[in-house]
Amino acid sequence: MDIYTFDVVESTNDLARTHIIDRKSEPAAFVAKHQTMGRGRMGRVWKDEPGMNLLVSFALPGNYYANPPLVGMAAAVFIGEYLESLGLSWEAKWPNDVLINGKKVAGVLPEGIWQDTLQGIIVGIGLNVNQSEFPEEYPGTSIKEELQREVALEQPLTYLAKRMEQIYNQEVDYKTVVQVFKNRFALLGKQVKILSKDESWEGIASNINDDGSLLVAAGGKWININWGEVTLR
Ligand code: BT5
Repeated sequence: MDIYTFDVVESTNDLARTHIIDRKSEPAAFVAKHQTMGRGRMGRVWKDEPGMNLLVSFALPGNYYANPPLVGMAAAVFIGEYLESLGLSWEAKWPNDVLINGKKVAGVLPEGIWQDTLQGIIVGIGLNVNQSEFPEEYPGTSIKEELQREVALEQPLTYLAKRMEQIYNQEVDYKTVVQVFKNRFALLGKQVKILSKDESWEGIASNINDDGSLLVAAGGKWININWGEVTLR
């Protein structure tokens, strides 16, 4: 896969979007040392200390993918596998956060690019590698904080690029992805609160469905939630 590296950009997801809109047929990775407008989900901000973290967006052209949230979930599982290869144990937070000891080490921003039909998927990944300061709203950590040593940013990039090629080549078994994610999902079976754009629910996080959605038992009803933020109640 071609990898393009930049010093400072607004958001690597924008570069990946252009790659797909320009109708390039090969996958590519766009990496930045620093983002001035790094995005999270739901209008939130992804912050970074320049040069310390992996900030990458993979552009995966094509119209045959599983839905974007499921691809995002696969990315979270791949990040988890990479952490495991370093001897770190990880937890998953639905829909696609990766935590170590309850602290966020990585986030994924998947986006489908539609023009009548699906043109491709962007998988934006922010992985804290050598960073030591984190946003205050939510506890964060990095590989360096956990391992007490620095890791070259190329290492997770190479690992994840290979795994993204497998997504592009349709070699990923999404049933296994959901199963692995579920096994790592610390809030499964717990009483949770879910916030979506303008709705919120409370109930028991009961399952993760094959399509990556969250099944919640709330007030005697089953609700499938495709999108949102889940916290312990
Ligand atoms: C995410 O959103 O976790 C998705 C983050 C995706 C970032 C990558 S970087 C490369 C690509 N280009 C982009 O512009 N974005 C992608 P969300 O679940 O909404 O989490 C955002 C929340 O995480 C923020 O509101 C903060 O509380 C917290 N946060 C922000 N920066 C963080 C960091 N570096 N480490 C840990 N937590 C952080």
